[in-house]
Amino acid sequence: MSSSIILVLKYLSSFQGSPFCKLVREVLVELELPHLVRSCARGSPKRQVLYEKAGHFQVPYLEDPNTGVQMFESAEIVEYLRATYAL
Ligand SMILES: N[C@@H](CCC(=O)N[C@@H](CS)C(=O)NCC(=O)O)C(=O)O
Repeated sequence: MSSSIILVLKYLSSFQGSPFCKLVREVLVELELPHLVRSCARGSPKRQVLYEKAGHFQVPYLEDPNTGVQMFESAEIVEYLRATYAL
């Protein structure tokens, strides 16, 4: 694998994460896939970066530089990761 997967997450508060993002992170860890997490807390300018890139803001959002895939929707991301990277 040449590049790290980028995962954009939003944390609702310091202690409470999105359950949809948690699902994706668990699979990334389970499959031992190197990845960068970009947290988009409320008020973070990173939210606007994702909005401009993808046309709307929703997390989790995944970019895979190995395949060029960019996607929303936790269930679809999990399915994609398993289909692409599970041994
Ligand atoms: N069906 C989506 C739901 C994702 C979702 O509802 N994400 C929320 C955070 S938990 C979100 O991005 N809300 C937009 C916002 O906070 O502006 C999935 O499974 O990924």
